Amino acid sequence: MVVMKGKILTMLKKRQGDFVSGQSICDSLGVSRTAVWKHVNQLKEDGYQVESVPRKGYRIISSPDVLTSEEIVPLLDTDFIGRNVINHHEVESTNLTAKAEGRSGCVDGTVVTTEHQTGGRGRSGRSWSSSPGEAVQMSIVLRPGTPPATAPPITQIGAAAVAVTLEAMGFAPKVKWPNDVLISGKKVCGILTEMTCELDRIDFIVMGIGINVNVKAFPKPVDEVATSLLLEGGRSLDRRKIAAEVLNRFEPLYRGYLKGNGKTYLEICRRLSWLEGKEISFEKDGITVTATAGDIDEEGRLEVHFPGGSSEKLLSGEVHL
Ligand code: BT5
Repeated sequence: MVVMKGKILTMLKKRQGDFVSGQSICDSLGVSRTAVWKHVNQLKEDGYQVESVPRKGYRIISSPDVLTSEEIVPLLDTDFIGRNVINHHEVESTNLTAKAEGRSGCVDGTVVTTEHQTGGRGRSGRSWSSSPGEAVQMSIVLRPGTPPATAPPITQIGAAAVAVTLEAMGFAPKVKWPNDVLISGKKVCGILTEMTCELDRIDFIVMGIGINVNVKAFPKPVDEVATSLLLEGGRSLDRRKIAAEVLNRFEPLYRGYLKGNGKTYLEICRRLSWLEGKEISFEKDGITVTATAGDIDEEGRLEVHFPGGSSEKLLSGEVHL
């Protein structure tokens, strides 16, 4: 049912606003006229504006801003990232769905998207607030085939992809090591990377990205730390284009990293680093310590300099200003 609706949509979209006769849809898909009519009605319920004219057929007038395969894949210029998009109107968390897909053997680069998460997740059991239809919430399944130690920079590659996407749209984003993208000092995007691995090899990674695109308001106390592109830029933006552009920018950075060329993503994270030179605090052996944030090294670790003159490199974790 859903597959047939998608096929009809693809046929209509290929004609870019020109009419496709009902008969040609019937012939190429092997369904009855009544079935085509029913599927077109469902497309209308999904938010597509479809005109039907007797003896001419159907044509698409406009498409809704939804994160489905039909809407995202045509905007991609990737080889494998996002070529398989699985969209659910509502899920608990796209990371959980993506992990289930990963366990069932989905292809490398599969992306799970949703319009609403009922239990969006942050790191260390924290939650991620979701406003239906207003954000990009997606999880990418990656099968790098490399040892687990290669995983930490992948979060920053995601953050770099989001940051350059937002930069190209005219925003001034900053990357807060290791997993946030900020605008005006507030969080516009968070990333949650999870991994299933054996001792010497990653089975798969799920990288969940949440971008507050058209979010008008946040619940308390999230409103104190969060912002959205709408709140920053004053206008609504096309979530499909943003999701696709993040995937387009992620693929070459990720591929470069796997081939041993991590310089491009590092250059972005360093150039847009929010923390560098700032006084920060973090937990060390159960105690809160303060230090000055330094550079990010080739393995994606954050250098921190203690008041006494010693230094350390953090692999992951939570740092506060
Ligand atoms: C994160 O955790 O920032 C990771 C967020 C990942 C979200 C994506 S959405 C798609 C995928 N599916 C999921 O279930 N998750 C991923 P962390 O660094 O722990 O930050 C969590 C903190 O950010 C919360 O405790 C709040 O203070 C704040 N927060 C919650 N919702 C937010 C939002 N929508 N925007 C900005 N900040 C938020």
